[in-house]
Amino acid sequence: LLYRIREPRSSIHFFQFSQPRKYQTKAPQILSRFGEQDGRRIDISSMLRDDLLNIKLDEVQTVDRRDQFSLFVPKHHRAANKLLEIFLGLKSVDDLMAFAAYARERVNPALFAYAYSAALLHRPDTKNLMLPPVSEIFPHNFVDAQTIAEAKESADILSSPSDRVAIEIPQDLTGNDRDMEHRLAYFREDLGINLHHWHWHLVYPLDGPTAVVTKDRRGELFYYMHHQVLARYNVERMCNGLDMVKRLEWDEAIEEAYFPMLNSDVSGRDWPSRPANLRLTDINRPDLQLSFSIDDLKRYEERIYEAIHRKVALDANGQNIELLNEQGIDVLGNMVEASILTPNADYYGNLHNMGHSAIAYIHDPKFQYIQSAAVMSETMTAMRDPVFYRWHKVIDQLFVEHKHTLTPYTAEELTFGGIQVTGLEVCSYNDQQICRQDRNVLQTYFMRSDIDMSRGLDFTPRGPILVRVTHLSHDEYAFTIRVNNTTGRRVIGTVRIFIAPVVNNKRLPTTLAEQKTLMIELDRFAAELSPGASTIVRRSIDSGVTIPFKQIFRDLNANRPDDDSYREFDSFNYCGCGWPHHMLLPKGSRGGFDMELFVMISDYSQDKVQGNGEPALGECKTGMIICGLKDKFYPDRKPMGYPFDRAIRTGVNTLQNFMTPNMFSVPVRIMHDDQVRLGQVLADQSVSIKDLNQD
Ligand code: CUO
Repeated sequence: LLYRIREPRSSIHFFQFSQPRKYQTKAPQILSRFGEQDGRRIDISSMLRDDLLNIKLDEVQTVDRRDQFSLFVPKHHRAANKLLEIFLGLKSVDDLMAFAAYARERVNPALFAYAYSAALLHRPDTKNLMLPPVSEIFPHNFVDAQTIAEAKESADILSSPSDRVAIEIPQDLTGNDRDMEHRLAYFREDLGINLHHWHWHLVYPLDGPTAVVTKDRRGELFYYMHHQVLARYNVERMCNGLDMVKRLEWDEAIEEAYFPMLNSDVSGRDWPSRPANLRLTDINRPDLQLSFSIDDLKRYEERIYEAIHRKVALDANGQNIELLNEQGIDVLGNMVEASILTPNADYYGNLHNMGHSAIAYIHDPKFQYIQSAAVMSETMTAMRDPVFYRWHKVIDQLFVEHKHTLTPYTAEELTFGGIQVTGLEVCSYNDQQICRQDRNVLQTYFMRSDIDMSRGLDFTPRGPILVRVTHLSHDEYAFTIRVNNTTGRRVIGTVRIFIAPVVNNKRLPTTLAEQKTLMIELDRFAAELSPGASTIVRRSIDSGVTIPFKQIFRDLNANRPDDDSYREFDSFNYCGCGWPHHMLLPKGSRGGFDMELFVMISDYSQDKVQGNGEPALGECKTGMIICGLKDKFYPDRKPMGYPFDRAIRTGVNTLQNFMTPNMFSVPVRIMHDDQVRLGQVLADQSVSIKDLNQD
């Protein structure tokens, strides 16, 4: 139901029941096409009982089929929530399938995809199904209109899929080097990054039945996931010789423009562009029942700062909520976003979501030109626009301000008695899986990989329709951490690995206060520490931040049979949420970009979360640092970002001074190779750690 989302997909009986009138004459033709090719037919009409047909879709249909759906617009998320509630309330999978097939052709496709995907993720009887990457549902939101036109053309002419070649997307698609911001296009427009963002917001919806929205530390995770995005983006900017992101100022023109060059799957029109130097202005869109002023947003921001400084928020009944504790960040996350868990929607408003809307409608704030929303309105496209990061800086500053009201960790609190880290080294593997001679040097490069759009292109011939994208990637690596355990017994530690630049954007040595905001968390995992000296080896491919490469791209080396089976990606491993593995490391630079690699081992007996049980077979654990664990508690009791989440204790200005014996750091250099490599599947199983152990 998520594929070819505009094409009717139903049995002939179903059409008699449900086909919207305008398709009726076309139905037999479409049916014969599907009739020949679909292996299995489901007679939905017999499943669609009267009680299902009597379910009202009126509220869901307040969003027109051609409207640009936006989760950040209350009218839209209420409508999506209604459909989600209906899907969640259906008694069986058969009912869900029948009703979803019925609803699919009657509601907005993007709204449908969101509500149906969220329902599949959250229903007990479907939650183990794997969702396809949203780039395969809505390829137009990821691939430019020209490339899609070419790919469709080639599919029309070359009806045998094996004759088709991948259409390559040029790297300088949405700009050129006259625009400095274009240097970061490879990050902002990365397929995996945008997929991650969509999936994250699907796992953590801001509205919906309480059981779906209420997840362990979801407000805190809203802060931390986006905080990490900002750290990564800032470091990436430094690698490219740019200053760090400035916050978006309410009354200043926005210098950075964005021209997405995408066609929207839903509205059928181009995604609107945002020329340089537009200013935020009051929004009054009767089509969306959306009306607010920029002064409203300023007021919400001030009130949230007031709560942070008073260390107490007010709930809807005027009662105090303490913020000066480890739960404060969670309350703030829900307040700032705002999700329906906000303690006081009237007073603290809906800052983050309305900010997205203020930017998304900046080109037509009064609905004078009947323009739909720009990319900032949609979680699967928002991260393409440079203004996304400027807006999220406004949001992140609130959280950082709050974190700085908490007492800094003392050296004693950070220590793990009897545990010393005595060494840290990273070894990068070359093509032959051999550890490079020059230790502590990491290697990145650009690579070309294919994605298949055929599942998302309506009314096109069958078989793969491949598009070739260029994306950052890196040689895989492994850390070796040497530990001395003088406790005399076996203990378990939580290993926390971060990387941060050594110099700031003015090429001056960073203070720890600066470095702290740029700490990228690379991994976090539990490890056994036997008494005496021991060594922990950890591979990059096991990182708890990322999801594997093969979940996003096609294997270019694989055989390509002509049938659909080629396109069955590795669904058993597909978890969806998680930073794309190919973007794990910052790009570095040709001459080498110097960073500091940091490891801390904390006491797992203090960090362990009770009540998560043993991991279930096939459980998604990928990306858990920024996505949490499905239906479980966040797998670490420490505040997210620990030990760099709070201000640094007084008297400490450098990472060296910050360190207690259970920490260690080494300088590392990230080299970037300009030559683009042709796609291969990253060696995610084949990295051998034997040579490291011998070492
Ligand atoms: Cu993820 Cu602003 O929250 O987009």
